[in-house]
Amino acid sequence: MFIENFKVESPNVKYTDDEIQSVYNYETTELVHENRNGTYQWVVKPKTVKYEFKTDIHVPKLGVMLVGWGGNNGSTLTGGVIANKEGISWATKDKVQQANYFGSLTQASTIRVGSYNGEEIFAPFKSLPMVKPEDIVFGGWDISDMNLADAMARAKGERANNVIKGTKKEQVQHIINDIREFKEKNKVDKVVVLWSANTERYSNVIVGLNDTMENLLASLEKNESEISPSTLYAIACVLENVPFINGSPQTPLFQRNCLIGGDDFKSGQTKMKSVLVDFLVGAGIKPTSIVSYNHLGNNDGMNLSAPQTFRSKEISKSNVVDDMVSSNGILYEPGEHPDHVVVIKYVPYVGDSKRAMDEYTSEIFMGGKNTIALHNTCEDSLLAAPIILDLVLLAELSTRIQLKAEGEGKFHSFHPVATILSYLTKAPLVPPGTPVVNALSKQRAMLENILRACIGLAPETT
Ligand code: NAI
Ligand code: DG6
Repeated sequence: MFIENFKVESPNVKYTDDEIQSVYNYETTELVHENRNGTYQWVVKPKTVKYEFKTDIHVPKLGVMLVGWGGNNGSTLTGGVIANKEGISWATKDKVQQANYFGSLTQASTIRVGSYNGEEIFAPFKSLPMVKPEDIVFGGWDISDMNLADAMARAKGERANNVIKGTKKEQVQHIINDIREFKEKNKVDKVVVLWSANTERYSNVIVGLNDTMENLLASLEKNESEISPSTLYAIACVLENVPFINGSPQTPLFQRNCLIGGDDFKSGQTKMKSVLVDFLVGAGIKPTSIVSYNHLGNNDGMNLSAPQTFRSKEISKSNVVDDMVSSNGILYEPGEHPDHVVVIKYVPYVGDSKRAMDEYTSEIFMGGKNTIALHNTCEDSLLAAPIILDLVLLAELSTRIQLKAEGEGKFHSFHPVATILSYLTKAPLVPPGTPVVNALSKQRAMLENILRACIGLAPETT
């Protein structure tokens, strides 16, 4: 059964006029590798860490500035939110279609809150006060000056007629001015900037050039050609303390004192992969070869047909099974890895209707082989748009949550590198020393359990 809303009554939670305060006991383990009677032994000690959370319940007026606003994803998201706001419906060959938010974790998924009269009870995933999509003020940048309505109908073609001019430093200042003007003009309380522009070639971390914020700022002064446009947007956001989310694979920034999330929206093939490989390895089956083909004919596909940009995408699509493989030392020798190949081809005729074909071959009982083939056809931007929405809404929410662990004197925000957004990205950015988790069910559980903790509910274990 579905319930629209609920309130938690517990000694662990208190609702005030300004915030929800909660106490959460995190059940974890401490590992010790110690010499006992001459032999080293692993000892696992369960422990409980008490956390306190407080969530500001005042939902701000939010501005979302998209870099690449006129692209498939940017224009589809904007059009989709307007359609929901206006309650638009339209006739298709199958039925009258109502606008909806299918594909959005925050708007169209649920969490289990318990059972009642023998029935499981589910409530909306957005169990904390969140910005309503229809209240977002959209803005942003595009190197093409085409209006959004025409841009939405376009999926390919030359477009750069609206570039920001000047030295790199001047361009950063231009972006900062745009953010300030947008805030002022639209009277928004907060802004989130999200890169949904084209994939750039992969930037390596080069010592002295972009390895620290200081070096990056020095390189900016020197107008270094190696600083990519996405890095310029990210620098501007860091300087303005505006959250920046990278929806493409290239790595734009290395110092994070304001919220940074990324990299690369996780929309279809990678989502399936992070479910399927988790299932196979978790079942004691050994994936030995994973081959992923894509062909698509939109502007993204055209852009990815250049080897340098394809390489960025290849990297973000390729690392997604690493944690699952390394979790099972019974199936894999140290350093052993399945063959994993990613191919993307530009086929103009199919437009935005992307085809993703995957073949998973695994070793099963007694040397047997098991091959699974998947064929997925979908409109690329209709998968990506709800993910963009979730990224900005969850990024905004996470800036309203404060926490402290037992023994910590003061409340603080989450680490600025937003691990909480991992479910939505192919190559999750995590703080140094934090393991990257790609398994989708674990990523969702992490996010759900954080939201549950904020309202004093224990993690979901069923
Ligand atoms: P698109 O090519 O339709 O749109 C990109 C837009 O960015 C274009 O309008 C272009 O004019 C603009 N642009 C390019 N460079 C710019 C710059 N330096 N500054 C401002 N605007 C710039 O691409 P689409 O389909 O909207 O995808 C956007 C990004 O999202 C791509 O990098 C893609 O790889 C990534 N992505 C898309 C997914 C999906 O559609 N399912 C999933 C994962 C990632
Ligand atoms: C080629 O695959 C085009 C890409 O931009 C993808 O559409 C995008 O990266 C989605 O990838 P995935 O693996 O999340 O479906």
